[in-house]
Amino acid sequence: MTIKKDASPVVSIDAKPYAFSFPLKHTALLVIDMQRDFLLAKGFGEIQGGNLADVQASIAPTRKLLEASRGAGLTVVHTREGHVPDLSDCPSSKLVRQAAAPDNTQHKLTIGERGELGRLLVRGEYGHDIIDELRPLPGEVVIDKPGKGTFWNTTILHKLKARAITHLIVSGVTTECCFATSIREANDRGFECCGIEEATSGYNDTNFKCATLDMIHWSQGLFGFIASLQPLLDALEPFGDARGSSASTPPQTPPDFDGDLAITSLQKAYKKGLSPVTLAETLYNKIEAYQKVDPAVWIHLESKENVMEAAKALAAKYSDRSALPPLFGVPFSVKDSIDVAGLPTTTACPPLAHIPSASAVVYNKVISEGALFIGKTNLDQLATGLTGCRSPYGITHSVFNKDYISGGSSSGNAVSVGANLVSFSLATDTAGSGRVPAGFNGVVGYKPTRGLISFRGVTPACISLDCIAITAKNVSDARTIWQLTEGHDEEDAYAKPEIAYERHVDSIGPQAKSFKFSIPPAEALDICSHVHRRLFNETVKRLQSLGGTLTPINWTPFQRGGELLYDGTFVSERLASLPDGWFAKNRALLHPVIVELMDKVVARNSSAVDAYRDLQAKALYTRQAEKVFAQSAAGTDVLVVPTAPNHWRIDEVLADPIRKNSILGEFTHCGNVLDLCGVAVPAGTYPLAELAGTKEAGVLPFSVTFLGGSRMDASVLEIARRFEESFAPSS
Ligand code: TIU
Repeated sequence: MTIKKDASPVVSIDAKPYAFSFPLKHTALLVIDMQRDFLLAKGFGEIQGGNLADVQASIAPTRKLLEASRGAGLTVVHTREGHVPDLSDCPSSKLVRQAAAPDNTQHKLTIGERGELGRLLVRGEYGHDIIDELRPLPGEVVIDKPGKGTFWNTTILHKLKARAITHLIVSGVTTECCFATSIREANDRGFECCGIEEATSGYNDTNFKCATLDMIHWSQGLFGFIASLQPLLDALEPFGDARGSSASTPPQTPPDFDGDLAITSLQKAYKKGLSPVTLAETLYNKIEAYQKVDPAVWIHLESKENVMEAAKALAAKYSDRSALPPLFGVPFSVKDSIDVAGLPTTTACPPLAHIPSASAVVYNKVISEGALFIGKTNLDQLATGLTGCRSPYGITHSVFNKDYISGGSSSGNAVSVGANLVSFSLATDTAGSGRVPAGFNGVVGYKPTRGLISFRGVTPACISLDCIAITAKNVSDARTIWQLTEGHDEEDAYAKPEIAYERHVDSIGPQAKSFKFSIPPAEALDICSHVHRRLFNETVKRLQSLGGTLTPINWTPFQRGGELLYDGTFVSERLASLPDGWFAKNRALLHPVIVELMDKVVARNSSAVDAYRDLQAKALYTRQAEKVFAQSAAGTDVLVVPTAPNHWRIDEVLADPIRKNSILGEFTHCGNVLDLCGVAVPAGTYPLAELAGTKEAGVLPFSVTFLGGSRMDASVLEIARRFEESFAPSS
């Protein structure tokens, strides 16, 4: 077993009070409030009596810092101080204190009043925006903050954690105000921060700035580090073309598409001049060839002409290759339960198909980031099933072997990614539908905490437990799609609020590398095939060698929570998703296995009392699971399970469809019932002969799922990413 350890380069620069070391992959540049209101004449800062010469002098060094950081591939975060137009997010102390001072002669205009650059510090006004020299590129994070600090009432902690950021390089205005407050706030949340002397300035004299910077690094770094710009530029220089310098021009002959559909690879290729039209051309050859291998992947495939047109339109719309949106020309598919305006949504149930006039929120989000829509994929009817064998549009098979199931219900999603036909796919996951098929096709299946990505515009299977899932080629891509699609949707009754309790980050010391993980007890793992059990044991060893400590847990809530899904009354919600009386009248139109399942549900004659008992049990097990993931010496960081206990052949499932399906969900069913997040990650392959007990050639994929508590997505994904990285060939 070869295990590759974290290979991110660590850079070290001279700083006060001692050298500042930062891992490139985990470092963000924070550019604080470089807004017209603070930097230009007639803005808020000048009106408040601010001396502009010094703050303006910080623009050129900040620009150098920004370009070097972009060049080295650092995450870039800009902030803007300001308020919603009705000022409801502005405390009265901030609004009127200075103007109310008895000797005030400076503060003639307050926040919200109209100055020459628009209403002062109000979002959407000209003065509120970032100066042209430092304008954010598409894909960079912009945080609107109502306070002087960057963390109060904003999503920044979440956004940084979601990108696995632990170290911050800090710049911006003003040194004495928002810069200092933000560093102190970041420090409390566990970040290692280094302020850059030349890239910050304030409205007071040099002594004031010196004192502010000294206060940050005094006492052996009470709040962080302070460094000069040049050593940092020198240190970043060797990494200069991680994303191509923003000044570079595309070569005269655009590159060919090398077939690598990972999002970061495509971003690099497009930046170098690859045309999305070239990509579409090559992709359609592959898609057409794969139709012969597996004709059941697509329910609707866009015509080649349509996709070529869309690719041409993208190329025309984004002619500046240094400022492309993050998903520019990235091909994707969607499960056919997700609305795309003007196309039928079938949910693999033609009698219930409808043609939506609006697309699902999640679809619109990826399109607005430049993604290229390829088609709608097959699924188990009504998104009910984990096999991929329950669709009138045919049975998909694993990309590894035509006799083995693809898994479902998001069957076509996983195959379209696994067969390299698209970069990512939008799916759903109620009982494991986003995880099991990813596992059977060697790709990543991520189910965020429910309610983080809007479910609006998706046909429900079981609405109180449904969740958007992302199928991707690797964990980083899944994380990228998550970050581009999440966002509170007040029209989605099940959406979770944007800002939540978050834990601190561990940026240095042994805690930064170690983690606690837990597994089901041996009796629960007995359901696995022999080979899945063997590979799961290898997974445990691999995690230990990566710094994981195996931590005992109470398995009962996961077991019982999972059983509630199909053995309890929650399955009745699937019937409740159908139009009133529809099932009784139209049963003959449904897939026979779905009819058999629904008949069993009806025959139970569940009462309201049963449903309430199940709701109470769900609350109890959810609380018990929260305790398992508690931030305490006893809590664990992730629960690691085999994604599926076994990989069946298609004929095995057809002979015994309901029981085989139920076994597949053994380790996924609890996910949404207990409000967990989870990501299925490839964990090696095994010889087919070992499973089948024959001499058949070929391999099948093994997958494990990392499950975490509600909204623990960021830390779960980072542990999963390290696990994934450990399989990469050593360079
Ligand atoms: N961005 C920032 O520092 N906001 C301020 O209000 N600064 C002052 O120095 N007043």
